[in-house]
Amino acid sequence: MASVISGKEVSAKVRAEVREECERLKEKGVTPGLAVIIVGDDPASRVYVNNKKKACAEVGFASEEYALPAETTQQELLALIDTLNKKPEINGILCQLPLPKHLDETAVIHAISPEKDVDAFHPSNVGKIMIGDYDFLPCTPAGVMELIHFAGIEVSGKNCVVIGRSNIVGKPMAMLLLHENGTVTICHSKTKDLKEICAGADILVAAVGRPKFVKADMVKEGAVVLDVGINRDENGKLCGDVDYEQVEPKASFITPVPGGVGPMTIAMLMKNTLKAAKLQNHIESV
Ligand code: L34
Repeated sequence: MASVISGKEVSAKVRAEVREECERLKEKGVTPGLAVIIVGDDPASRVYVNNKKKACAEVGFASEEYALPAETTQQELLALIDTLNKKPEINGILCQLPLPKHLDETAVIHAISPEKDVDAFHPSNVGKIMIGDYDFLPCTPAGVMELIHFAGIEVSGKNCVVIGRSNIVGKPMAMLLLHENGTVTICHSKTKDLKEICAGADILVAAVGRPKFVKADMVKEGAVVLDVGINRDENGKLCGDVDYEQVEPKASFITPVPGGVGPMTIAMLMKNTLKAAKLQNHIESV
């Protein structure tokens, strides 16, 4: 039977730490500010953005929401980002993805000033992560690492398998595991012998975006299983990329969905926004 690593619990701990630091920062006259842009009315994005706003209020940040209609043009969106780049009380800018099809996500990511890029999606921040000398880590992979640390799991020397190679999760996830001296394999849709590779993992991170994709025969006895997926199953119920019922008995540690990586993504966003506020105000410690 696996120990369940609660993202709910760990994220509350991270938010409490951010809240304390935020109080001290406010004593120095700085209130961290996050701008969240949401375009269109994707219901999942709406839930995530609401959770981000709630977290900002809880830790004491100022937050601004820019809810734009689905028909927003690229030019309008870039103009908003330009305004926010220049707005001193805004330290972090996040444009919730995915964007409606007619908008160019890459151009949007490039437009956000790297200093305010609390998602760490801008090429300059991605490059810094690759080198291992960075200001911000992307929220979801950083949240997974925080869960690994909290559970006291040593990464060094372990076989780590990441399923999924997105710029947002899979690739940076692999890099963070590598930074901690894991032996990292990235699997994707063209991978041969996926099952065997996964079954060799001491630490398995599922970021495929397919409901209950990881089955018991893909998991080694005693493996640590981290589930980044948020999907709906055939009954419309939230589920991860891991078939939890099947996999949980084999794993040593496992993260649930909901209440696993999702809340960590938001907690790490709070951490990044705090850091952005400190950097922009040249405050090293509080
Ligand atoms: N720009 N776009 C940008 N940055 C991000 O970091 C994200 N991501 C992903 C989607 N698009 C993004 C998020 O915010 C995924 N994501 C995210 C954030 C929060 C939660 C899930 C994904 C979350 O709160 N999950 C809850 C359950 C939510 C529910 O009830 O549906 C959980 O317990 O997992």
